[in-house]
Amino acid sequence: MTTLESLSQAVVAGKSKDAKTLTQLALDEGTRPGDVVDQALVPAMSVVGERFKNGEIFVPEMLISARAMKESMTLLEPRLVAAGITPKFTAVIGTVQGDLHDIGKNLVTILWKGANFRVIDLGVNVPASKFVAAIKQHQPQIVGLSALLTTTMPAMGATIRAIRTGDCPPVKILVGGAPVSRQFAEEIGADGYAPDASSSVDKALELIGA
Ligand code: B1M
Repeated sequence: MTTLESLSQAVVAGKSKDAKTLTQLALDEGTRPGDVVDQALVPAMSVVGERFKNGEIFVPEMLISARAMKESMTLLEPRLVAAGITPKFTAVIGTVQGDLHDIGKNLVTILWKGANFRVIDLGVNVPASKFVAAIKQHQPQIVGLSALLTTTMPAMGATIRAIRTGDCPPVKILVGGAPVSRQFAEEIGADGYAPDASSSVDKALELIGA
């Protein structure tokens, strides 16, 4: 079994310590941090999601897998950000109100930081008013909204309406998250949609004309 396969298994099993050790091993073997994410962590969380959907595991197990993934991310984040040059652009990001999922949003944050963005991360369960206040305070070029639940997708639309009608300075809005589609993004008046963290970088840069 390869190191990435072992790491994937450790995350699925919720073994945080092993996840950290195997992440370090993968990096020592010369694996690129982005490949560790794409080839071990994201597939692991898909397995977890499937098992949850099929009733094979429950929320506590899902949570310990998420924690193992976060342990791995603590080693990967500084390397993904690597370049560490003075940020050229500003972004505000958050998971919309009612939604506590933050792993995908955190990945987007890390990659945006790596692409020279100063990122103000508002966290999870963020009310529309908090986005509006942050936009006024930080004057970002772009705002990222994440949602992982079909039940919180409407909060995404409500947040966009609040931003558009809230006297905010002009700002591009990018949306993403597993249940979100390009069509939904258009329907709620977002400027763009990205299906994954990697493409969110290109899309953000395109939207702000960088
Ligand atoms: Co939840 N959960 N969860 N969960 N959870 C899902 C999303 C679910 C699909 C599982 C399932 O049924 N198969 C399901 C949603 C079903 C639906 O709405 N149709 C679900 C459910 C039902 C729930 C609860 C309601 C369970 C309950 O309590 N009964 C509850 C809701 C709590 C709440 O939010 N109010 C809940 C709770 C949790 C935990 C807290 C236990 C935990 C979250 C921990 C955390 O995030 N800190 C959790 C987890 C871990 C999951 C799964 C297993 C994994 C999510 C994840 O992190 N994936 C998930 C099943 C799944 O997705 N496979 C599931 C890895 C991550 C890298 O992917 O976040 O999709 P993702 O991000 C992707 C893209 O979507 C995109 O980029 C990333 C990849 O590159 N992306 C963006 C994301 N945001 C973006 C923003 C962008 C651009 C791209 O631009 C701004």
